[in-house]
Amino acid sequence: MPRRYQPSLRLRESEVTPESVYLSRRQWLAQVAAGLTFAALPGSASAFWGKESAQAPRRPLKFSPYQGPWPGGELTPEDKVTSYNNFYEFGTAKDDPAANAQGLRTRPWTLTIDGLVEKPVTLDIDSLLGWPLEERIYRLRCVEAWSMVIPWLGFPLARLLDQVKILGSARYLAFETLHDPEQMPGQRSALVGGSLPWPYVEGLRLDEARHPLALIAVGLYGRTLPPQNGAPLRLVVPWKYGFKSIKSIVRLTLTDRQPPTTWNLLAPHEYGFYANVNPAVDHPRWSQASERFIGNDGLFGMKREATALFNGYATEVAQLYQGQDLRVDY
Ligand SMILES: Nc1nc2c(c(=O)[nH]1)N[C@H]1C(S)=C(S)[C@@H](COP(=O)(O)O)O[C@H]1N2
Ligand SMILES: [Mo]
Repeated sequence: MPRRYQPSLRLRESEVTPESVYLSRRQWLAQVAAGLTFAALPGSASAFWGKESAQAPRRPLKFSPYQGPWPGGELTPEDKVTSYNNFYEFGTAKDDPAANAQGLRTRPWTLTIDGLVEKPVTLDIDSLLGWPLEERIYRLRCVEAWSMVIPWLGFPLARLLDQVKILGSARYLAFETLHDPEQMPGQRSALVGGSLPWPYVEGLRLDEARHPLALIAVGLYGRTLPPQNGAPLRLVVPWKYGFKSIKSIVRLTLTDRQPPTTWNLLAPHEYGFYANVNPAVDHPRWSQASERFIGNDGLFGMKREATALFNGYATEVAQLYQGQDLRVDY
């Protein structure tokens, strides 16, 4: 039987579990890095899966429950996570993706890993859904200064990279979203999708990609991803602005050069390659010092919170950027 989502996780940490039960984030990360989290969890080895048809409804996934530190605050309610979205392939308004993406064909779906590898591989989404899945409760901070806390299901990006032998010359990982104007109205019309160059592309430095917090998500709130959140698989990089977390991925390419990224191509002085969340480096047109948290208060509730460096994950990721000037590498 697939595991049901634990309603307790909709409550605040203080209402559910004594704080001491949660590992410190550093302890937890050390375990993840050492590959111990799964070993420590009972019954997590095999995931529930089955064939899913093209427009199948979201189905429950089996996963090992989150053992890491609570990111603070409350979870963003599921209906807001799935109705307030950025996915320009389906329109530029926040409610466009939920309205326009429901016909996205997520089967068959393959992911190719190529470029500077010994031998490229192509993986089927149904085999990836058979991998052990874990829950990760992460803060998501959009560059537009709103934020959510979302319970994702997935596996470390590093585990995907383990499927290929990466050549020594590789230094970056490039990501690509599905390019299918027939299915994606925003790719057919600049009026619908803005003037973005398609397909949507993103990139990480290889050490960033291998960081244990970098997640490939295949689900949220206990079930497979809805199309508007990037079904059937998307990236989640919690210490960077949301636009780095590219949706509906079909290709990963190992390269020796910093790959082009969509928002940087469109407005290079506003959106950098790194895009690390940083309250001290403002967007040219607005402050990044605080954010509007989308929680239970209603979408336009005025709950403003201070923005944290690296979105609160500085202890884990700051060492990736040692010696870099974060104002230059914005
Ligand atoms: N392919 C693609 N990926 C994308 C986007 C997009 O327009 N197209 N928008 C990005 C932005 S700006 C954000 S904030 C997050 C939003 O993810 P969510 O809708 O699941 O909250 O997706 C990112 N990934
Ligand atoms: Mo965003």
